[in-house]
Amino acid sequence: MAATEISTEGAEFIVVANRLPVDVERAPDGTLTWKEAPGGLVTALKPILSARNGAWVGWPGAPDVGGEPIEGEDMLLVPVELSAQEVEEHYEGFSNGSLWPLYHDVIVKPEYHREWWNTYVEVNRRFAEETAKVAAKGATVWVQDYQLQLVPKMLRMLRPDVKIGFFLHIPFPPVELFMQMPWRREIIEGILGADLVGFHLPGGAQNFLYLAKRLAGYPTSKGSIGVRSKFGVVTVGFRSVRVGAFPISIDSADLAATSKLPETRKRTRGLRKELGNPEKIMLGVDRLDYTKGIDVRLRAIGELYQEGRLDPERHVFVQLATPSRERVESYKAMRNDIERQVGRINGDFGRVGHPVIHYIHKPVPRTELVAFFGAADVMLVTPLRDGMNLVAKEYLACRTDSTGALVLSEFTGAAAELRQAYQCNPHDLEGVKNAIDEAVHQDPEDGKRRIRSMRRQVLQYDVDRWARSFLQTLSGRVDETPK
Ligand code: ADQ
Repeated sequence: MAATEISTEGAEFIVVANRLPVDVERAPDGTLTWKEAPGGLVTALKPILSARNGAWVGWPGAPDVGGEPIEGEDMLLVPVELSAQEVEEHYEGFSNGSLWPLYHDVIVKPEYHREWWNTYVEVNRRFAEETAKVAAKGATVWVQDYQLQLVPKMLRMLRPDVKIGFFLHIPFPPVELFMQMPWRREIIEGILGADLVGFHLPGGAQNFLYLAKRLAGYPTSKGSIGVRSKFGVVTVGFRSVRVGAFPISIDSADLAATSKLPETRKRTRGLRKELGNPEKIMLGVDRLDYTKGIDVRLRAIGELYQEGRLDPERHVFVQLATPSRERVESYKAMRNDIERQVGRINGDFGRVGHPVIHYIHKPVPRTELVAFFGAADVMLVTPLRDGMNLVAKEYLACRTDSTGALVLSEFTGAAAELRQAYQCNPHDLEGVKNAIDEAVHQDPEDGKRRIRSMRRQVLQYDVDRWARSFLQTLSGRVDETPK
């Protein structure tokens, strides 16, 4: 790759992510409409993007849509054009058929195909090239997630003047698993193009440090990595790459404010009524993904009804499941399995007009979701593996009266911060059943103490703090960002 000519103008702060924070829709006559797609990341970064002449580089969400950058309200939107085949091989194939299962404990067997890898390299190169074109001299570039692990190195070759951060939103696996990857060294070298590499947990950062030495042969620092502190260092030639843990969070104050609105409260009461005003409502909210352990909680709930520890007349469960990656084979099989389980449990324990499980397979609007969090006496978060899990934190932010209970898998990143949850090992069915049973029948005062302490954590460490701690560390303004 030849070095790109450095533009003197251009964006000073650039986010590079698989998706742009907008959805594009193509009408039958070919015209395109752009709709804002709000998310935690864009909310947290908007102020920085608008203050620093920012740009966001990403795929617009529909094949064969590209063209010139679009001037948005707070930032420049830079579309990366991908063909349908590239989406299939880069996103559905290598990202979600190889990397996603490998990084999530091989719950599903990863597939490795050379065509998928070649397209992954090609698409990463295009992201790097588009970024190189719009970056001002000395700009700061923040590359996001597993779909773009090669971008840091490619971008550094094109634009050695820019500062590059990389953050992985999913777990980084232990060496025994990562070694399966046929292109393992290329991936490690790709990430090491960054100046700062961030993970949710010190464990992921430590795994990465070890692999940088073992696979790429670079000297690495010794000693354990802390949370937002005690960074590891990989020496790559004359450069030092810092490696750290920055647990992501949510816009907690905004969610808390929404949950206090009179119309939200009214909707919460409405939901309880529609569910038959049961004594206890249990709730699950997930993308329909095999990592989320939706099957685990259904099995546990089925057995608790069977054993009489839950009562079909008094206890209901609502599962909100957003459709996800529906073209990937393993997702189709999982959906069938979950829907069979829902049908069986309702068949066994429901009656006409009174199912015990309410299953909704569509995304729920944000305000409705907040009303659901308000209605849920017990929140069930039982992933087999999850980088962080924002749902657990969102639930806590919405419990403004300190009631409720959180059942939380030990295999989520959130479990490291939310110690007062009813934690469980999702592979131990009896353990999951006991945690649900305890949460449903908790002493209200003990429950309040737990929720209060976890809410404090979530309100204090919000997504803004996450972004600031990463970017301050990247800028080198502080050696040890405040805890
Ligand atoms: P995800 O795997 O998508 O994120 P998660 O962190 O739980 O998982 O975030 C999901 C988001 O989607 C939440 O904001 C949630 O409210 C929303 N959502 C889920 N189901 C919904 C529904 N039915 N209707 C409406 N909204 C719904 C990846 C990693 C995580 C990591 C995040 C951020 O897998 O481990 O926490 O990135 O880094």
